Amino acid sequence: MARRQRDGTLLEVEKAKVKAPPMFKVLLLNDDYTPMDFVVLVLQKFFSMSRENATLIMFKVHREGAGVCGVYPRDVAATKVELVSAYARQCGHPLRCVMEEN
Ligand code: TYC
Repeated sequence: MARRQRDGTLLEVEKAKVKAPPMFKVLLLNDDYTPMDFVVLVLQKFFSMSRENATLIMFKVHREGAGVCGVYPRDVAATKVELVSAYARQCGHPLRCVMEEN
């Protein structure tokens, strides 16, 4: 936007463009081998869910194939994916955790 000053000059007024950062869903994927208890534990440990909510999400993933654990900025989502994947691998489970843009 340009605004005319008293002396006739034009002043360019920059409008601050503050865009919300892109957000990413972190999802758990179903598989046939990871124990249900372990998935509930992961949801409690890495996504701060109550045991009750973690159990609901686990069953949703079990029935539907995938489920959202949370929505975060890119770096937070990527860290969750890494931590969950590393923990599952370390515990010998094939549990998959992925992110996708919201
Ligand atoms: N399908 C698994 C079972 O029957 C349980 C499970 C739930 C695995 C959610 C992964 O993300 C998952 N033991």
